[in-house]
Amino acid sequence: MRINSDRLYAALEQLGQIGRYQDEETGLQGVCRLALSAEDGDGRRLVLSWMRQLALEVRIDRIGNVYARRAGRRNEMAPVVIGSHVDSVPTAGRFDGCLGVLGGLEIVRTLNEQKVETLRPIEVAFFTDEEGCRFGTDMLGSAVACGRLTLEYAYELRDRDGLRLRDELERIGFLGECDERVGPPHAYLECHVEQGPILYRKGVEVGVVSGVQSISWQALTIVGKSGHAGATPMDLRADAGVAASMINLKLREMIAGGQYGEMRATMGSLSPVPGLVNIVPGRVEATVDLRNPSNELMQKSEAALLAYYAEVEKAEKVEIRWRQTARTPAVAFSSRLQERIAAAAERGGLSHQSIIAGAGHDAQEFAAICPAAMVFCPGEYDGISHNPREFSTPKQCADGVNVLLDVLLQLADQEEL
Ligand code: HGY
Ligand code: MN
Ligand code: MN
Repeated sequence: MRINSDRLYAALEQLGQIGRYQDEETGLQGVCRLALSAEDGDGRRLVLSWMRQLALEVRIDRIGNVYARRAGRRNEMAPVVIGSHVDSVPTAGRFDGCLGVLGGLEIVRTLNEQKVETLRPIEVAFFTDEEGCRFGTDMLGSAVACGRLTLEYAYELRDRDGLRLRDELERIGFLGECDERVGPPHAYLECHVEQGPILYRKGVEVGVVSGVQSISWQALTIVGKSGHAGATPMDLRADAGVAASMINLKLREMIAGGQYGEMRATMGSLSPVPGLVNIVPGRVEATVDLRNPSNELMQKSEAALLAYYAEVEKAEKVEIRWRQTARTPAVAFSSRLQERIAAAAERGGLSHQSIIAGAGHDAQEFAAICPAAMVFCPGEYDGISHNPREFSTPKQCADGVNVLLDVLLQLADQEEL
């Protein structure tokens, strides 16, 4: 049994039109559907319309997660959930997250066409604010569903304009009434673009994802002393911009030193205030994103960074306030599901390899409550993502979703895993 690759790709193209914008950097059409924006609401409604066309039983929970259920012969049994997200970063392509959700709907369409009945119910889901770049913490909806974050904490999050998450959820019409805590599924599966170069460079068709690396996000406010760029003597300065640069370079030094293993670090946002050519920046708002496959080395790097903040405060006479905005440990996916994914790739005549996820994913939250696993699809141009150049071919997308279909059929018809 195979999905209809053209139909899947057409759905990706259609959803990709919602929140489209002309990207100056690349000259390409990009996608911007920031969590709980009007565009996210429109994208959600389009996916909802497809769910309803498939006669799925739809429920929306109190954090705006959406589950669409296809009945099985025994509906009292725990479902197999296929999920991902449809919110995007502001400079996105049309595959990140959407492939997993629309791939799930294409699997349902295919099962309906082939009149396949499964023992267990199947649910296709999308989760609120996976990206985290608007309200500051990622995998938000799935983290609430699986119990890592509380609904109350999530509701009170605010974006840079001070807009409250709960109000935004209500404004776009997705403040649902169903219990946000999901009962443990029989299993959770997610198909996602790799978002990196490994599969593409090795020409491998399917990634069998072993797990997700740990993630640590901090928001920094660095307070120095503003002043005239020409008239302020250097020894009287407390330059918040220099302090931020010292931290950014320290991150590179820590990585080059090698004592933190495969640490990755990014100061993605760095905003000097007032940010003008002839004024010493009195304040800088910045972010730090740390990733590490090793929990132990992540903790070591976090401690080293905090110690360095104290050094910078002394050296530059600034104050550094930091807030942990996201923190998830490294997560391993079910080895039995990984074996099933590898075997399904073999059956499909597809090359495959084990790979750790560089990005965070909703699957890592479900791994806390049920056997969870992911299938990666390669992307062109070194798998670039979080960028309008993100591109996977119809075959690359279909290969991953067909592997997911194969594994889903096994899981949806079994009593025990
Ligand atoms: O940041 C991440 O890893 C994911 O894209 N939210
Ligand atoms: Mn994603
Ligand atoms: Mn993403």
